[in-house]
Amino acid sequence: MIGGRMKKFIDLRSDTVTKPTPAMRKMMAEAEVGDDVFGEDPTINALQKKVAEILGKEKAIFVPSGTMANQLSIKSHTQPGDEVILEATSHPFNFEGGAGAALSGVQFFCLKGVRGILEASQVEEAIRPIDHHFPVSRLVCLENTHNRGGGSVYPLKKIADISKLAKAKGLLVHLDGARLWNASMASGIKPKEYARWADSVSVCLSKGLGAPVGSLVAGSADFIDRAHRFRKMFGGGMRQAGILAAAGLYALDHHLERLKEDHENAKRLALGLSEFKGVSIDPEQTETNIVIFDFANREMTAPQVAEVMKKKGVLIHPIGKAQIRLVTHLDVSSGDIDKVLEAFKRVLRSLR
Ligand code: TLP
Repeated sequence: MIGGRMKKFIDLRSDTVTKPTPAMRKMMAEAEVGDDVFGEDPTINALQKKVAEILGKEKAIFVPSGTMANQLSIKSHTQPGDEVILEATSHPFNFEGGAGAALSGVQFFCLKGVRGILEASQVEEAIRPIDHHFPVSRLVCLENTHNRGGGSVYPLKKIADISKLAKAKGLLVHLDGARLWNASMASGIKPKEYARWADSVSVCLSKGLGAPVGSLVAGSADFIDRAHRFRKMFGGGMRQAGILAAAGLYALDHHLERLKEDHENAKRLALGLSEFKGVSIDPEQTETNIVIFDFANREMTAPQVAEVMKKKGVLIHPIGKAQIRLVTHLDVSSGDIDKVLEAFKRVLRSLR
């Protein structure tokens, strides 16, 4: 049961699908609000202060989505024509509608990582010499955890090495921490330890934490001031949005620790799947709440597998012809994992 309603599907398409719990809704309903465009929403102000503290930054700003958080960061750090170095499967390059080019006029220099993780030496090679022929290498974007890397946790040393290199070469670093909470819970490293190596950090409340809406960007006071102007420009200035910030405050107080359950469930899914013939997955690599696997593809494509699984009450996300992504979250129980594995067993067994 979720929020007093029977669950129709076990929904593993994303951790964005969670519904606010009754306790979260109560806190939202009772939130004190004001006009945030005037900076007068006390609940948003409290959330911004809390997240800035958690991330060890001077200030943070509340925005509607992770995409806006990343794009405000890119916009605030760059000039049109600049180049942004990032990983080829990263979110800003692939899944933000071309916003970097459209809104900031930047171009991307993509590097191939291992499960989304880059080495400082790769970044070093990508930085352009100072020459009028070349774009100006301005920003490096990293993603922790890495979504298409299968929820991989960026080793802190690699972030630190890339950051030191960027600083030495005059580049800035943005960390897409949509799932930084998961990274921190899995590694035991505090969010601010990761954040200290980045000039800006975005975090999401509506993924693993289970809030219905909301992300924040944190950084220096100057950076946040610029981001504030661009938030208005991008149409992200909200008014009595304290009702949304309240959900975030609730989530930070009550849903952080439980991410461990999501990680355990994902691990069990990965282990179970690894036993099925034709499935290619290394359960060791499932570090957080995202499971990505390939399967021998003779008779059904991943979208077709998704259709059959749907009939069995399980929603999954096909991300390639023979590749599937599963994400565990607040609304998926340990018992659900058994049901999902049973359904997969039947579907995948029928493949040759
Ligand atoms: N990712 C979503 C959708 O894009 C598909 C998902 O289901 O995983 N950074 C990272 C690493 C993300 O995974 C996402 C969302 C975002 C940024 C953007 O967040 P939103 O969807 O709030 O704009």
